[in-house]
Amino acid sequence: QRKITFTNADIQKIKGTDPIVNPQYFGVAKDKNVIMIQLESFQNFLIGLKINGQEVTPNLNQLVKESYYFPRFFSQIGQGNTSDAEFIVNSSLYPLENGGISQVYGNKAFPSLPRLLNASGYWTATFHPNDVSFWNRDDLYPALGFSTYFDDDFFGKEDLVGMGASDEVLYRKTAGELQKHRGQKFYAHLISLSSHHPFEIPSAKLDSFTLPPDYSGTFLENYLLATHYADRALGQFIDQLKQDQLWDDTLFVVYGDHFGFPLDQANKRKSLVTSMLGRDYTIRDVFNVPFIVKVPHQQTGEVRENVGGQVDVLPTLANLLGIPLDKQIHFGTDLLNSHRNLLGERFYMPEGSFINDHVIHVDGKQPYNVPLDEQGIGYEPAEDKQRIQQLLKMSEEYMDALPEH
Ligand code: GP9
Repeated sequence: QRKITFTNADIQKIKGTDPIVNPQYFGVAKDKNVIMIQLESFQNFLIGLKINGQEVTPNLNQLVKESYYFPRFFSQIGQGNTSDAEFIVNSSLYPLENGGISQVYGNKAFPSLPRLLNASGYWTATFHPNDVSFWNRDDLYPALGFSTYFDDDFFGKEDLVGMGASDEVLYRKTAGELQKHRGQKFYAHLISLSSHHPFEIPSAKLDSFTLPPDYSGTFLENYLLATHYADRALGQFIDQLKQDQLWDDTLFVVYGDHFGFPLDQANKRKSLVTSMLGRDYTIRDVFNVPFIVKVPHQQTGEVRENVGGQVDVLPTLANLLGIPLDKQIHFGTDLLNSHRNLLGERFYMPEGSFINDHVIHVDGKQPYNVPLDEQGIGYEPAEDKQRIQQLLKMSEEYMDALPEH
């Protein structure tokens, strides 16, 4: 087994992030349950969006009002799509240029959020209503150190939407299982599925949310109805957790895995999309997913405008849970304590692409920048491109050196 010669301090130095000396909020959720929801194909532009006065995501909008909300948070998946997102948030490591992590490194034992929590006496489980062999999750889950998983065998076939049991079933059966584990601290990672492409929600599941006739028959109509349904099912889960008296003992986290509404679809209905948003839809929207963190008993929401990505989830949560990460290699940064960032993007953007506080840089033969603020206008990417390539290489070097599970 090869030896890794770099440290977390080296990583942060290359990233250019400020050292965190006395982190704020350390341990505010210590020993609390953790429920983390990964929402399928869920982009950030949906949050707060109203169409004809109706909110697309009323339940998430309510959650945002009592949580830390990061509207400048980005998906970083590679070819492993949904499964890569599961991997990144739990490991704070990068996906690969080619191949899903579960296919290439599914045999490795990753230092991870589940392993940290197992060591603190938590029961750790992941819940996803697809067959666990999809994206080799039967390798991925032990690689990430989950105590157990629940897949389509558990969720059954009585109420299917698209690839598996509906989100309503996902949440209802998961809530039942969590009830059985009350008394022991738990970490439940739920991977929703109903808002997966092609976004066809059975008509019996639609509610009074209706779209104007110009949406009729469009990809966007399906996307909005599916994400609205996903939000409603999530709202029911939150109500159930309150009824079960688990809500106040739980660090509750929601984020989106990756895009669902691609640029070519938006361009086909440019004027409709522009009038819906009140601005143009760009590649920034495609990669921008929500990240919402509710600390138990938190009453008031705070919008955090600093840039973050899926790689930052583990360090952000570890701080809140009072788990020091100094002995565990991680490529992310605690988003509640840091205000500078550099994120790698690969596979869905050419190698060498990155996002920092000022710009999305899309590398390749015809590289271009999408500014995120004034300093991003005319940004010279060479130095950050070199830094991010170094970090991605280090992440792979680290994974190569890990033992097998
Ligand atoms: C479902 C899932 C969805 O299990 O992985 O497909 P994806 O978005 O990953 O292609």
